[in-house]
Amino acid sequence: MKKIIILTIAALFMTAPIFGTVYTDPTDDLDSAVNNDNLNFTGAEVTNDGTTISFTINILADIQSTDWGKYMIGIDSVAGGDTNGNAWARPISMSSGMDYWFGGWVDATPDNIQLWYYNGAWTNTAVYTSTINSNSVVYSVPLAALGLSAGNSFTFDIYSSGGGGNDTAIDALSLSTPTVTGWSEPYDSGANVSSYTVPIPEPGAIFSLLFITGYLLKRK
Ligand SMILES: [Ca+2]
Ligand SMILES: [Ca+2]
Repeated sequence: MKKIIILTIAALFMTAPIFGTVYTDPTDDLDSAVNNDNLNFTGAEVTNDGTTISFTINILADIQSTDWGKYMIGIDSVAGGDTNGNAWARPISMSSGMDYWFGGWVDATPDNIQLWYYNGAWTNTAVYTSTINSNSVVYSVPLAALGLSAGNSFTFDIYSSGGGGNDTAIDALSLSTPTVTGWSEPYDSGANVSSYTVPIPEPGAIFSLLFITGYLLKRK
């Protein structure tokens, strides 16, 4: 019986479709005082399968040749959270309450993404390695690392910044106008956030799963 259950779970994961949402951001939305093409988002894509969620961050410049930018994601997925800051103590916030923070860089690998969780204070819960392409960087992590499962929804924003400890959000995915006019000016995503829902497997997939299980049980 145990073997049948393992086989069934494997079958589900092997056939689990990839879901996703595409987000766009204009290329003319940075103020001239802070304008840098390697900090300018053109958009993003969030996808997930049965176990992993991926954030693909698309950037105007080639970040393999101009690699000093920092790329961060703030996530509001549960009640509470940090309403006026983030794990890197930069002047970036989600006043709705930020629960998770990805802080990443592209000028060194591996272990170039930090995942932080807020529960009254920020804790660095995991470290990952991104996939760096010429005009995008991909953060892929287990759904479980963000406390997510099928049917869960969250809001998020993606930020670009420089190497200074007080550098702010130079571009924000969820705002199509300039975030700031200076490097240390605070930025709050406020109501300008994006949302994503982890899809529930379609009934067809569940019926297939039941059918496979039934077939295996009958064989036994
Ligand atoms: Ca942009
Ligand atoms: Ca923007």
